[in-house]
Amino acid sequence: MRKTLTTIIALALVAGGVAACGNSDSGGDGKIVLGFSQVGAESGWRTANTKSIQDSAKEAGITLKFSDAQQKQENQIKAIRTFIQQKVDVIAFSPVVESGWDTVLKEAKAKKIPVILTDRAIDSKDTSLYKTFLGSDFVEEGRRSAQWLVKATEGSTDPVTIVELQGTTGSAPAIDRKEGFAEVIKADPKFQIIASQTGDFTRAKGKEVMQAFLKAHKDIDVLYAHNDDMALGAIQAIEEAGLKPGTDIKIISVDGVKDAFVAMTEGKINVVVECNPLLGPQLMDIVKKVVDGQETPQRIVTEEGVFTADQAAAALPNRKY
Ligand code: GZL
Repeated sequence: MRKTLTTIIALALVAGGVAACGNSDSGGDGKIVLGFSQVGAESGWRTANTKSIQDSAKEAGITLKFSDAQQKQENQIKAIRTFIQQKVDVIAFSPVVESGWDTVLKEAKAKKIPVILTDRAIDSKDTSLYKTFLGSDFVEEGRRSAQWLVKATEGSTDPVTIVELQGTTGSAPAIDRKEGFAEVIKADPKFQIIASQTGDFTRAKGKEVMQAFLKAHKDIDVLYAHNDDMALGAIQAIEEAGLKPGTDIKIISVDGVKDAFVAMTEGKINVVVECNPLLGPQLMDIVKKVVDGQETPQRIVTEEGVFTADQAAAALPNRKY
């Protein structure tokens, strides 16, 4: 009797295990089902990030349920709740802002659905709410942006007036890129940030805010833009004001999309600090490990570099995004 009972329990457990891999609404074909909530489609970086995730899921044989939140946190929370109802195997998302995730991530945890953060971090103290955070070190990207400026103005004591186009308010990249940049320039009082405002990572808003900066300040030496799209929008505003971007106003940007490299070859952007969006392959690798019950690092930092205008022409043909 006991042997039979043990066999029945063992079979039930195995069945449960198999079901866990394909127990979502995708018809239980045994394929891993990944629910991914994306920030939106606000920038060239985001478009490349989405393509990397979609292509990599296909390549890895993972069924992807993809949702675009149009840069609204409530849409991401709704998407995560839908993924929970659909009983996906894994949830991954790029949190549009750092705060306000504990409740919905506790719901995923209660249903034993593992969560992976990509691209942006959250400020939750409870690190049990996600398995891994795969993304850049945005504070370091801010430091690298300022380190270029320190080097570019070495030996001069003249004041350097800076305007800053911040990313989406409350987002990890905006908070951290601002922090890293400020940490480096505070060492020398010649650097003065005379205006700092969000351009929400978009070209349109970047142009609009730069127009306002130019109206309010006649002595701007440098623009520090938290992403290329805002820098490219600002370039339009600078040119419409009759000034030469990259010469009259030096431009420091972050991301490294192809259009920014073209702008560097035209002398309109002076330096680009790379932020790698091609996270798809690493994400799928982590998804498979998590489903397999393997341990994954709590934090995986993406590799990236810095490109100055003189390097742009040679680098452009090899740029993948
Ligand atoms: C950074 C990413 C940022 C990019 C922007 O990892 O979250 O969001 O820098 C994008 O271009 O909009």
